[in-house]
Amino acid sequence: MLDKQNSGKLFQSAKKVIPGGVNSPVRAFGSVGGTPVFVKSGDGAEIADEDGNKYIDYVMSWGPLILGHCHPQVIEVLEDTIKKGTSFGAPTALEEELARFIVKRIKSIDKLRLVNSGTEATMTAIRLARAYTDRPLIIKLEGCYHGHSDGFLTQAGSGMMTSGMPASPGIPEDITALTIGAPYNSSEAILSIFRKHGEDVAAVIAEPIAANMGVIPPVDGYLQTLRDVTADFDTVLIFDEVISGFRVAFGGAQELYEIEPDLTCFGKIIGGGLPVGAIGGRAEIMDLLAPEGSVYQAGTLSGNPLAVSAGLATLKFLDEKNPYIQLDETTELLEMAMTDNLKEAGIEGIIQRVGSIMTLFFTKNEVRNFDDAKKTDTKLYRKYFHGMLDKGIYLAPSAFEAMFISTAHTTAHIERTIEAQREVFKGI
Ligand code: KE4
Repeated sequence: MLDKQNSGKLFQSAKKVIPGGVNSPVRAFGSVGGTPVFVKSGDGAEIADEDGNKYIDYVMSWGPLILGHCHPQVIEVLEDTIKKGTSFGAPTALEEELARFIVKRIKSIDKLRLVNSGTEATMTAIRLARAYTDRPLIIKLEGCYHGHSDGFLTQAGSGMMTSGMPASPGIPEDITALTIGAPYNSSEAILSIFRKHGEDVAAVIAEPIAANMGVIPPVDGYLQTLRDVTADFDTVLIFDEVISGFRVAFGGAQELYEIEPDLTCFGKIIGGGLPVGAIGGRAEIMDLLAPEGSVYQAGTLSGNPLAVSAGLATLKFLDEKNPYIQLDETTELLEMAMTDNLKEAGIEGIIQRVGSIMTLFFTKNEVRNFDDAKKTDTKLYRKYFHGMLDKGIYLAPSAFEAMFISTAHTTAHIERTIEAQREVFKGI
């Protein structure tokens, strides 16, 4: 067992002034138990905690750090930017540079609005879709997570799934009644909802690759069904690419699966590790946003120079270096070696991966939706998580998240991870 006394003390004292001692529920180790690791620093693929323990990090701040912690080009641009100020609440040329960078490279996007989180991005996308269609209903896919705005907190993934909350208190029935849930990967379910409610559906919002109930790729034809049926009913198709955007391909899942949504939500990577979100899409929808249009949306720190410059540095690196093959190869190495470890140890488990995000599910069957994910062995995950943590491997403190691999993860990191897992499996 690692010495985690300082983390323990910090956790106890933090709980006195922060609900649950954390600023985001999944960090509290609720579903895996034990004391959360209080991180002191990060460097490349590694983090160090307040007790001096070092870990290979596969959370990577839940996705933003595709280049690893403290990438020199990101640090350098932040050092330059911060000397000129942190925020002005006024337009800056930098914001247009980031917007233009994304508009130029993502076919489905004519215009982009920067916000401060993925939650703000998806919340705004829904408001836009309702204004554009003048319809009330939203279809969301069970187990997907789109942030914590009211209409989404039913059958959501990520931290809600970790805590087993079907829906959150504090949200009026009138609001959740406007959200219809459909099982992920079921074309039949979507088509039958549209047969009944199609004329009243403003939007379908989807993680094109589900990553908040663990990684679940779309089955062949599923995304095309979403695209076709929303087009037939003049419903807005929203791709929530907060995780997949610039992650699974430079153009995200919409490039990988060649499907053009009407609106796309971004976050994480486009801020390079600083708070950011964005909504992008067809001009006829985006121009409804104030002050061009009358759909209100605003933010004190939206487009602030620090997040924008860190994001731009990250996207320019991805555009120039195109590390996607390397990311894919590194993650495939991890996937194949983990699969061998499972076989060798006689443990039932499958790995589901798209590019540099993947999840090890303790189950023998393919995980295709929320129900399948809920059947996986989370007790075993708990033991596995702590076994790996004690060997210096920092995985998501939840069975329903992704592992995030960065360009800073080397084969040496992968080999150490595989060796650690082999030993942990022996003890399980
Ligand atoms: P934020 O508001 O946390 O920036 O983004 C919300 C969000 C929206 N859409 C998708 C697909 C997301 O994955 C997220 C947030 N992801 C989780 C991790 N799975 C954030 C971690 C946390 O809640 O602490």
